[in-house]
Amino acid sequence: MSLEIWTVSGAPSPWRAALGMAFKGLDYNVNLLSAAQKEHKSDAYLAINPRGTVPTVKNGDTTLSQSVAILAWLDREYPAAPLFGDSPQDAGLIWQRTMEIFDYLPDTTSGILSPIFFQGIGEATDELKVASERLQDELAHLTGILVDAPFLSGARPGAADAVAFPHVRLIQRAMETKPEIMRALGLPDLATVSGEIADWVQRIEALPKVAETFPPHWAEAA
Ligand SMILES: N[C@@H](CCC(=O)N[C@@H](CS)C(=O)NCC(=O)O)C(=O)O
Repeated sequence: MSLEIWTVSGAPSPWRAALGMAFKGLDYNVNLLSAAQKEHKSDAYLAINPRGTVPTVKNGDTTLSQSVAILAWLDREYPAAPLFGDSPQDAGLIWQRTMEIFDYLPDTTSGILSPIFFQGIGEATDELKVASERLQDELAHLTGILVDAPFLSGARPGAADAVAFPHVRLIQRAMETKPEIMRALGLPDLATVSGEIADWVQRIEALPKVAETFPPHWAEAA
């Protein structure tokens, strides 16, 4: 059996699944699809994922989509280094945080990233300022967790970290590559917005195998 993931460079949902595999120290093969060439809508890909979304993960007879379902499956298939904790209490709390992040964080980060990267907006419009305030509220929520623990999932990296990290790292990427507009939106760098979140990002990035999950096109642009 070999573990495989289908992904698009820079897409946050497959990045979550890859982080789950990295936190567990797993090896896996990457099938990189080109969104520009609509490879995620090809007949071959629709045969394994009829919605044409990423991620899909395959392992022997198991084929799965939906990043959070993949994290839950990984924990049952590869129980070492649990992503959802050791005890019922830990599992409940990590699921609560995972779903809260899933429900609230992606909309607030795409409220900034879509206008800047996909619509080419280069100035701090009123709409973007509102989006920035919403994002800062959500980041404050993450900061509140990280004041008490090194990871969003507690003492160890887990599902809540895997779901949140890509979205926060994409915001940090915008701070690095679009500094003027991000500064104008009150988002100059992560350490200014939240020292706890900046430290958490560094902690995650220092973990084994996490570097392999980063969008390949970032390395090409460097
Ligand atoms: N809730 C799903 C979201 C999957 C999803 O929408 N992925 C995006 C990339 S982050 C995608 O495939 N977009 C292309 C499309 O919807 O056509 C998950 O967590 O896996």
